[in-house]
Amino acid sequence: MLIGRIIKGIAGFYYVDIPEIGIYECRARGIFRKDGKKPLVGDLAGIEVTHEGDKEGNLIEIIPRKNELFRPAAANVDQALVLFALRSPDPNLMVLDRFLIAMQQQNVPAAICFNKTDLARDGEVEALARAYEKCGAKLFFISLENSEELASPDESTETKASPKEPEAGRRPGRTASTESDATNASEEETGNTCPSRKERVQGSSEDSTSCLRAADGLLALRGFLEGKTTLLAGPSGVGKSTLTNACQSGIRMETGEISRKLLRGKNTTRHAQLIPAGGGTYLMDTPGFTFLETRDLPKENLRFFYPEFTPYEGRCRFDGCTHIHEPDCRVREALAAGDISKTRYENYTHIYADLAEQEKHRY
Ligand SMILES: Nc1nc2c(ncn2[C@@H]2O[C@H](COP(=O)(O)OP(=O)(O)O)[C@@H](O)[C@H]2O)c(=O)[nH]1
Ligand SMILES: [Mg+2]
Ligand SMILES: [Zn+2]
Repeated sequence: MLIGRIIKGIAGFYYVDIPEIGIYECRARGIFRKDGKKPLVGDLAGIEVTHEGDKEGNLIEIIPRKNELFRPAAANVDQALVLFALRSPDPNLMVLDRFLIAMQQQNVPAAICFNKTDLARDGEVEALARAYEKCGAKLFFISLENSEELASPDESTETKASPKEPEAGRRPGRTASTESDATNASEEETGNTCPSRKERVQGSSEDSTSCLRAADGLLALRGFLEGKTTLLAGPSGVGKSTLTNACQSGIRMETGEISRKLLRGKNTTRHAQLIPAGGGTYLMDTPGFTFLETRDLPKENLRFFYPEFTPYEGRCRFDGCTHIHEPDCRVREALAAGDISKTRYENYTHIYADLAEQEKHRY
């Protein structure tokens, strides 16, 4: 039996990526239907090879899942990344905020990436950094225009990491803050320093690693993705394909023969699929997957999905203050003082009103 990841499921076939060996086109045995178990993209699966030359096999076992997502349906997702562009198209911050809520509802750590910083206007990057610094998600600013950074994994931090910690660049699953340290170390050598965000933006959280320069963002983003399975979301035109291509180009050669099979049935599916990027890194492409609605959440609980409100919880005049209309509300005081982002707060009140409306129609 070989063990690998289900990277795509289409029309009764499952495509299983066996690292270093290849992708097998597999049928699920009746055993799954009997158990009522449906294999999901992201599942670790055991297969038996039926035809080595044609890379065909049978799916015979699903390894117990670490987690299971419902929107989109997928298994074993480590984290999520939502991509927006600074411009063309303009970012829709309401969709962004709904995404952050949906990921928290499913206990998936989320990160935000703003691409196309080359198109940003003066002050735009800083304003977004300020609005999202306390939202609980990591933040990256990048430009994929003419960028080779993601495609050449051997060239940057790994080889330039601090001599005291030669292993730092290779440790799988390391935190992005480690990456950030390595970034700073390598930049000292070039005399080109990017101060940590902590020094720049007062009150930024411990694990916040974003640097406001695109090149630093790309390095940090690479560290964030490495060795993980990351759900990639975002509207059309923001650079998702450019990003996945950049991540993939390093292994395109070794999978070239195989992708012939994956290409079959392309454009006929709008289901999630995993894109192997080598070294245990996978990106989950989610075509047509949007966050236009927040669901399955009592409006009174919405406030708990805003980490920037947390320091004020329990300090308002009323217990269970929704922070919308009540007098003596510490959250609204913080808003007036500029300690809570105006757009984040406005979107909160909109989503709250939506949830109230949904509840009205339910009864
Ligand atoms: N100016 C600029 N254009 C970019 C950048 N990244 C991607 N693009 C362009 O944006 C367009 C949409 O990118 P694509 O990856 O297809 O977006 P997707 O719809 O999210 O998959 C393409 O023409 C890309 O070349 C960037 O950082 N800056
Ligand atoms: Mg695309
Ligand atoms: Zn309040």
